[in-house]
Amino acid sequence: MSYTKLSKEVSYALRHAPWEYELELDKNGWVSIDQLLQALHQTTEWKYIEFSDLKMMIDNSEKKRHEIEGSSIRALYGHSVPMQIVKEAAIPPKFLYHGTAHNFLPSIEKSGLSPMSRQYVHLSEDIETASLVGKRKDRNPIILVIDTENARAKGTNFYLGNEKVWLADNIPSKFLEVLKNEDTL
Ligand code: HQG
Repeated sequence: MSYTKLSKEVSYALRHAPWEYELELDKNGWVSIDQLLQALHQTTEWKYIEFSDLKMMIDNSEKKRHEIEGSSIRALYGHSVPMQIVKEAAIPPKFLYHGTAHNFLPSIEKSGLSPMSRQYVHLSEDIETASLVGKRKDRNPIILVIDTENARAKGTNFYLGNEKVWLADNIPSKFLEVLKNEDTL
């Protein structure tokens, strides 16, 4: 079976459309694994998947998108569901990074980094990860450096996603700087 495909379906259910699977997320995004399995068993593709497959799906992935605790599972980031998922506010490293497309820059410079269709702005711990995120949208992405210390001092909250992904509220552009190519060499 394709764990990548399973991960996409589980992400869709837990981040974007739990009601299509008759799932209800709690305020931190957790759902019952039994309920998720039950819903997946109704499809031809995932008729026979088990708890252990969900574990394998998480272990096999390069990105830590989901986590299991006891009999519950949740997506760690990426949500767009109408109900706000409560994330744990935390103190991030002094600098975080965001990889994005060149053509978004004028708008970002004007209104800052905004969550767009998701609940939070997504940031990366390191430049390499930010570059991979940006490459989803632009072959040669720009990397923004976020001054988290000053942003926090002026009221922007940051939250834990996983070890590499941080979440944040809207970040005003005065706390962003475009990383110049020579900075990465
Ligand atoms: C841009 C993937 C115009 C922003 C990734 C981004 C990540 C603006 C896009 C995770 C803007 C939103 C999230 C503004 C922000 N004007 N454009 N004011 N503010 N944007 O996909 O951060 O594989 O929702 O730069 O790896 O790219 O799904 O967010 O380009 O971790 O697990 O609006 O999703 O993870 O795009 O990616 P997205 P993202 P998974």
